[in-house]
Amino acid sequence: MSVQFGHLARKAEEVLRANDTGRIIKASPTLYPHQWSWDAGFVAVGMANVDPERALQEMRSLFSGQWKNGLIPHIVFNPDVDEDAYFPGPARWDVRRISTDAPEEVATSGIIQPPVHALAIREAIEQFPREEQFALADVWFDRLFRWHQYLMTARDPETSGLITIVHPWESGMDNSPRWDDALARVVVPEGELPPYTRRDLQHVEDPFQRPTNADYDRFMWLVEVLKENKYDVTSIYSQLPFRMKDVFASAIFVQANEALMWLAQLADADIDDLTIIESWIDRGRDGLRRQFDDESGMCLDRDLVSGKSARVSTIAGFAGVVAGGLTGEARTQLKALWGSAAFVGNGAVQYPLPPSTAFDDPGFVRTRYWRGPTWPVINWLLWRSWRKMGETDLAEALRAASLAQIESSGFAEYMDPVSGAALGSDNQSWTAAAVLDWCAEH
Ligand code: 2M8
Repeated sequence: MSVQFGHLARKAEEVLRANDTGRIIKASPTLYPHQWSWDAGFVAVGMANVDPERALQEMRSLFSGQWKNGLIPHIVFNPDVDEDAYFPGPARWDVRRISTDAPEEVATSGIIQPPVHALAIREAIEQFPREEQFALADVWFDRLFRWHQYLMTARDPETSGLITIVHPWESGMDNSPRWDDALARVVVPEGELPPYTRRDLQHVEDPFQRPTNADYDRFMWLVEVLKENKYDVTSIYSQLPFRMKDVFASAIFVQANEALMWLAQLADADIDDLTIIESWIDRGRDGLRRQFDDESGMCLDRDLVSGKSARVSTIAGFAGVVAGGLTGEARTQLKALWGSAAFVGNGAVQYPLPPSTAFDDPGFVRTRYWRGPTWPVINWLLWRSWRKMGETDLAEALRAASLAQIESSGFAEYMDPVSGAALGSDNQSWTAAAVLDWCAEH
């Protein structure tokens, strides 16, 4: 597998520049014409390598949508496209009318996505001369601290160290079988869901690559429940029909808190704040350790409504790798699982890359969104995490296979884990961003 690094990096930058509206870098050209929260974080990581100021601008536009309670919304809407460009758009979320916490100037959604932002902001600030880093850290520390504090209060009243999500979209892995049992319990009352038209199906070749209509109804019903309750998760926490401790988002949060700690030191933050961040890191790792399941050798999400762990084998099972600080035993188990036929050791595939749902899980579907396809951006996160743990050979193999696949399939949103064929949207920004970062490492 010999990759043309220079050429690929140039193409990746072209994709990102073409998706740049001047205000935001759209998540993709047509399917996702707005700014998504964790996409923007990954985009900033990629851009930090070629244009750190543009990377920080991406974070500034996202944080212009920060709510008064600290929440960073999963979408900041692009004012240059109309309501019909994407569903659900700003009018359906209607946050500014419904919630006093929503920002006044910017239209946003009312839910969250995994908190990758501190990690991105650190990557960008590191590219600036040392004397400029202090002032930048100072600006970013407060906004990020408020966001993290929201997560550790409103989204973890149990002080478990793990983030509660109240909608599958909050995980970013929207249609994963991780949520199947919990979502199946969500009942959409007859005649109560306001009508809507899906827009996503106009942008993919095969509707099978996207969620089913029945799932979409449930997604939209959960939005109605939140609206009904003024998007105030705290006051209705125990009655929400979908409540899951998301191990993958929680693991990302551990890495993000490490980045926040770096910023805090640079910003000369209060000693009390440093102690708080330290406690979030420890609490997060402890929580993930408790969710490590010896039988399957992976981390499992916890359903707070049923009180049970979700026994589904997916890429999120590697949460412990992302969080770091693994015990020797768990590390051995996770490495074995990674190399097994359920993930990258499957001899029948074109590229040794992990499927989003394990090949041997009953929920595996080869070409359906988050149910089987391999996602370059997730592979980037796992590459970074394995490498951080010192597993350099494994990380390097992952990077090489992913770049080779992208070189042949283009900057697709996700790929068939068996053939490597492109699926979902073309020219997806976060795929290009992952490539930029990987090529910069070369
Ligand atoms: C997908 O999610 C949106 C809803 O938020 C959708 O399907 O319409 C997910 O893959 C999500 O993780 C991602 O952030 C978003 C934009 O790329 O698309």
